[in-house]
Parts: sequence; C-alpha cells; structure tokens
Amino acid sequence: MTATPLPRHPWNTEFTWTDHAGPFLRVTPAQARAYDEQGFFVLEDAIDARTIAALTDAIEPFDRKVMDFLATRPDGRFSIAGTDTVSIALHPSVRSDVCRAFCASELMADLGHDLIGPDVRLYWDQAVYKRPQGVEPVLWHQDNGYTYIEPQAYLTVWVALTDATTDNGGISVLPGIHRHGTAAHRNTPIGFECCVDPPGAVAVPVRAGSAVVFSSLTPHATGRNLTDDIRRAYIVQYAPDGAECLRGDPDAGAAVGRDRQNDALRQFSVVIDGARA
Ligand SMILES: O=C(O)CCC(=O)C(=O)O
Repeated sequence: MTATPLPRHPWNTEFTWTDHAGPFLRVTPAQARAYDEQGFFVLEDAIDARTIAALTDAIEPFDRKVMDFLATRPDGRFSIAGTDTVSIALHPSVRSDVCRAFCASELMADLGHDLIGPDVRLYWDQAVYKRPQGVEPVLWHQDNGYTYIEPQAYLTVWVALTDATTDNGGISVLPGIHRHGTAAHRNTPIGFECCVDPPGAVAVPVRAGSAVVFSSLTPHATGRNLTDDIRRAYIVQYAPDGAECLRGDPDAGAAVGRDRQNDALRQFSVVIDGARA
C-alpha cells in the first residue's frame, strides 16, 4: 500500500530521500530496502540481556529524578511528560558510562555507518518510560517534526528495555511517508501531531533486547500503557556530522538561525571517515 503523503512542513521545500546502497557493515540488504521503502525495520534480539539489565539499572536513578520532579508539579505534568503518562530522562549518556558505551557501541556505530555515514554523531538520547495504566498516548509524529534538523533524515534506534506490546504502549509506525520529508505538525497539549489514526499504520511489538530502527521522518506513535508494569525504552539517535537545528517559527517564515549539533559532551562522534570513532 502506498501511503498518502501528509501536508508538508513549511521548511520542507526540496526534500529527496536517498536510498542506501551499501556496502553495509551490519544491516542486511533486506533491512536496508525496508528502511528505504517502509522507513523502518526491526533488529530482533540485537542486544543481550546483560546489556539490557545494565542499561535499565543505569537509567533508573535518572528516571526516579524525573518522576520526583514531575511529582512536584500541581498536576504531575511537564510538557508531554506526566506521572500518569510518560517520563522522559534526557541524555543518560552524559551521566552514565554504561549508556555512553552503549551509544558508542559497535552495533550503533555500524548502524550509523550503514544508514547515515561516513561521519556520524550521537544526536540525542533519552529514556522514555510509559507509566502503568497511563492516561495518554504519544501522538503520531516524526522526530523531525519536534525539532527541525537538517539534513532532515537522521536515524532513530528505539531500544526495548522491556517487551513492548500493543497493550503496554508499544510502538506503531506509518510506512512510506518518510520519503516525502518532514510533515506539518500541530502543537497539542500532549505533544506534536502530524496525523490521527492514519490508514496503513503498522503495530511493531518487540521483545526486550530488540530495537525498532527508523528514520527521523517515519511517523510513529505509542499507545497508552494499559498494564500494571512500566514499559521501558531507551531511544538513541544519530545524525550526520554537520547537522544543524533550525531556529524560528515555521509558520512565521524562514528559519532565523541554525545551531550546529556538535556539543562535545552529548553529541560525540561515533563514526569518523567511515570507521568507528
Ligand atoms: O517511547 C515512546 O513511547 C515514544 C517515544 C517517541 O516517540 C519519541 O521519543 O520520539
């Protein structure tokens, strides 16, 4: 099924998706084809149980701090986060050697090489925990719809620290849309949104230790967590060295500034000139 393009983001005037031709270090030709055609693929059981446990332990104090902060808010909410919906711990890699090593691991460097390369930086990392019996979904969005980066296509690796199912806030994606670049998003009280209940959406349940690999341009959403357990994910994103964040109000005209995404602490190089850094 060919996805119907969404209305474009005002700054997305001349986007062309570039297919990936290899040579590949990690992804199979079928995975590369899925990434190009569908905008995602699943790396099944890619991360061993010890690493998943170590990441979970490393992230725990950061998540507790976020939950403690949210609890100080009158309604338990801050931006899209809330004690009754989702907690987001930003940049664990800055404060945890375990997380930093994971972001710079051979697996991640290989994915960066294959799908972004030859010069790749960690762009962003965050732990996203869907709270038990959560009251909100995460709405349909492209990652580039939240913060507009150029080049628009960067890489998101959504690592399941617990099983992620349709019941506990697992991820769904909308295949094919990425090829048109960044879509227009509307800003709602619970996050940015580019479409509602889109036809063609695909649920992607994964086991702990598997990762959903998708483009910053692939619309995705997660449902409410209807279970009594936390759904844990660690999200790591990679962009080409030289990527810039555009500043300004897209509805008011052209960007008013550009910020290079090369903060030495949290946006370190993972691939330089085609080799792991
Ligand atoms: O993990 C989730 O529930 C949603 C996270 C997400 O969509 C994002 O970080 O862009």
